[in-house]
Amino acid sequence: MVSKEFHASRRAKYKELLKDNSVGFLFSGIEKEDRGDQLFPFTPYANFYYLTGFSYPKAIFMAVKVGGRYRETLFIDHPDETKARWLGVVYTKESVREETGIECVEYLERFEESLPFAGRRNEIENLYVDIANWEEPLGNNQAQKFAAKVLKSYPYLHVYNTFQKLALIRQVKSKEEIALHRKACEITRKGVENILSHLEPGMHEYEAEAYFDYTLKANHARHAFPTIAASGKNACIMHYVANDRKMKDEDLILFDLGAEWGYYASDVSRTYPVGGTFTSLQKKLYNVVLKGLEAAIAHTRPGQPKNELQNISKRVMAEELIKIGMIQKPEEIQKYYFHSSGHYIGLYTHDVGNDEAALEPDMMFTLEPGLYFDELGIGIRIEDTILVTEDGCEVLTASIPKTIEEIEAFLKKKKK
Ligand SMILES: [Mn+2]
Repeated sequence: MVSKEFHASRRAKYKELLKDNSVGFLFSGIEKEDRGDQLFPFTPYANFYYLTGFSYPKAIFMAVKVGGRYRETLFIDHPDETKARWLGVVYTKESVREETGIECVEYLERFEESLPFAGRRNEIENLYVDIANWEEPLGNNQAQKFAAKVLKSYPYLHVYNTFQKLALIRQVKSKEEIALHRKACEITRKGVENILSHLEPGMHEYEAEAYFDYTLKANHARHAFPTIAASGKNACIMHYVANDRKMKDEDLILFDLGAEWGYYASDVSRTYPVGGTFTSLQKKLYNVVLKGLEAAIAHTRPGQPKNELQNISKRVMAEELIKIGMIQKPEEIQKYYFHSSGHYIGLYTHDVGNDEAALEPDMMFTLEPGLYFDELGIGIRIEDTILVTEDGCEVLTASIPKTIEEIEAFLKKKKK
């Protein structure tokens, strides 16, 4: 977990986003129903967690900035004996104040009476909420409903969304966040090596996947996203998650997976030969993708426009495909490479941030070029999680077998 000082430093930035005479709100979110009386595991709304470090449902963060004075309150669900008995929820106002460093912590029942809109001396002019631009268009989320309700009574308020501004803050990571990413990548490495140590022809994709799951559980980590374990032609389906095909000796299997640690993600793709060795065609095609990835990594440094990196990969892969006679003209690569290469990574696997930005130190993102040959039953993607440094970059997933030599050596070693 990151420290309460980290979250306090984020709140200091949030404070700067608010104009004077404003009130801002963020909601931790509500648990979602799965089936029957079961709930999905709860993950707090990312911007709420980023500012508070509090990870329970139903909580509300309120910041009031009036006449230059600034006050923060965290409203939390009231713990009671039932919640303590059944769910082990045992926090109190005092313990949460201590853990988060937020001066004023109140139970939720005081929320409505604490709203600063009403009253003769009311000076609030602006309402800030935090709504991701992909949220439900029908306004079903808590922040949307709340803003609508407030505006009904106080229609003169100016409403602002902090989401995009917080995204720009989130795209540069602190040392503490980077340490969590590092740990997530390290657990992912162990998980991939566990798969490799057991990979055999005749296995189902899900059996290979299970070795990754075991490593995550054994390291008390979560999945950053559902694992893709796609062998043969399945690797040409971008979001294949059925993972139920029985693998053959000459198949390649594409894994796209990642552990999450302290809510921070890792994201890796590797493509491995099920039988232990690449065929000569597989080798050629694999090296095309690897060269595409390496070219983009070589250009990753402060100042480099992030979006151009994928064009670098694409250009290099097109040249290489021409060399081995797979295509004649560079634009023909379009047939085999149709997704974008890489995304910011953070509290979301596909994290927020400006894709047009020039890279800065401590930004984190992935690069993931791929080629997909339906007709050959071959899909190859190689993806690394990358940290921008002062003068270049560090590949946090570099030690996960990636070159043909590393892969075949690892698979040979386990056979003994
Ligand atoms: Mn990715």
